[in-house]
Amino acid sequence: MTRTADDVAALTGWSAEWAGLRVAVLGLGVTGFSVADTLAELGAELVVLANRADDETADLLEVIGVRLVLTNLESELAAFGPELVVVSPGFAPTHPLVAWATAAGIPVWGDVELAWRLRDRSGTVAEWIAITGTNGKTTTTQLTTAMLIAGGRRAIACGNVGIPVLDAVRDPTGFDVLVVELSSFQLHYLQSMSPFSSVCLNLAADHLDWHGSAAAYRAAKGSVYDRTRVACVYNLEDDATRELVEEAEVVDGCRAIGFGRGIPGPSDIGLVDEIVVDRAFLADRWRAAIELTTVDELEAVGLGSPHMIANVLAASALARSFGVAPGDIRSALQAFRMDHHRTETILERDGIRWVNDSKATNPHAAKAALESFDSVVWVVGGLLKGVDVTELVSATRARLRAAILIGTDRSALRDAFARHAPELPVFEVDTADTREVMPVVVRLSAAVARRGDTVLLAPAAASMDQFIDYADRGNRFADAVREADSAPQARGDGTDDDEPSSPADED
Ligand code: UMA
Repeated sequence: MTRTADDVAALTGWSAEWAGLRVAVLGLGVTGFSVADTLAELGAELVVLANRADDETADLLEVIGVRLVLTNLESELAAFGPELVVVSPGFAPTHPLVAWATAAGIPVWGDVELAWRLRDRSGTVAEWIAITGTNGKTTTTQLTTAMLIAGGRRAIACGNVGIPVLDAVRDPTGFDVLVVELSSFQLHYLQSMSPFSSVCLNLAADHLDWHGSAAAYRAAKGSVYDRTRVACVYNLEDDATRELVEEAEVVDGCRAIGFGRGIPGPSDIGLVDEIVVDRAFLADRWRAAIELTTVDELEAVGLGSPHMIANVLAASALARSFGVAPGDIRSALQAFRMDHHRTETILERDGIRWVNDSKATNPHAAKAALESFDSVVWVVGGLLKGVDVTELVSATRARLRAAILIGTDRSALRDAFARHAPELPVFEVDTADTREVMPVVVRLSAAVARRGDTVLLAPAAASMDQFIDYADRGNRFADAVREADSAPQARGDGTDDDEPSSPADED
């Protein structure tokens, strides 16, 4: 008996009738494997289709007895006749396999939709706190998780942070809260989540190639608020996020909570005289406020830059919505350590600071990083994903000492600098050898940087044209910086004599 789309839509709960359901899983990265592993345990009839798969994951799939198809995907999918397709986030809606399923009226879910439906796996059903935004998602997810744990809750960060939500749902210990970082891709394929609290941290253009338009990207981000039950948290400094809350279909009684670096109104979290205060989660919010921490304390743990303070405010709002005490928020912040590749200082030498912000994979993130420093040698470029960089170049021009362009296609950047910063020294790294990119970057930067400058890797672009991912890009930059430091002749000494003889030198 073939199940209809309505039958599939009704499948909710670990004990629902998953056995025998014919499911095609698209992709075999961490997501695809977690989906296949879960559905195999539930007795579904499975096939995994992917253009590529690493050997180790393919072996694991064989161990759990699931068929993997790597060629003739379209005909194999049609021949299999799926009743449900579960898609990994890397597959755009226009991908031929996804388009085929959609046209055939077959339900297409993401892994997070499946995880939401299976959230009763471990007996205690965890609440979900959902976090999205163009930038700051991972840090905010980690901050929120740390605050919840400090408050005695069993919490885990999962989703786009790297741990598939299904892995968290199936963890045998169980959790009180899942703090779920959601990319716009995951949100696009998510239909029924009803989170406890949610936030869209900010909204700027990104992933236009995947979504097809800025409107589609915005709609995906905004859907994080749909069906929220307790608190929709939005950014008082980014009107688009407030508009998304206003447009969302939330559960009756859900509150809108603003966060921002200005003085907070009732129902907001913000700053008063450099003190972080909560005017949202207290009975007498019309007249009183609760101190959570201070800007000085945040600076002491590397969370003092404007965009980090914003992340702290958002995380505090989410944790407070869940009842975490102010003292627990403060102690979580004091113990917090930032991840690698996020405005991470690699070295300070001769008055020059070398900073790795490889995580800045779009212009909005790069802008936040650039605004943290006064005089910058900016290492920029990679896969621009259809996003325009001209505005970023003109907005940050005054802070720039020089720009070093990386990536296989540098034409858009070259044009942007020629138009908006014609007098700025711009160097291009034009080597096809990935291992050579960062050593050349460091050589050029060392020659042009002066005392007081920051050499900042904040590419405003994805990395996959030259590197495995942003972490690989950041690690190679950090290694090249350290290597040059241990070979003193390769280091600029901050005088005016070591200008590269010509910007074309390394072309
Ligand atoms: N594949 C194909 N054809 C395609 C695309 C993918 O065959 O056209 C297959 C391949 O088998 C490939 C696999 O799909 O190995 C990869 O799937 P995927 O790209 O969906 O990635 P996963 O390994 O499943 O990881 C995903 C997220 N990746 C993306 O959204 C691109 C991870 O976010 C996330 O941590 C993980 O799920 C767990 O939820 C990474 C990311 O770059 C960090 N996210 C983007 C970002 O933050 O900007 C959105």
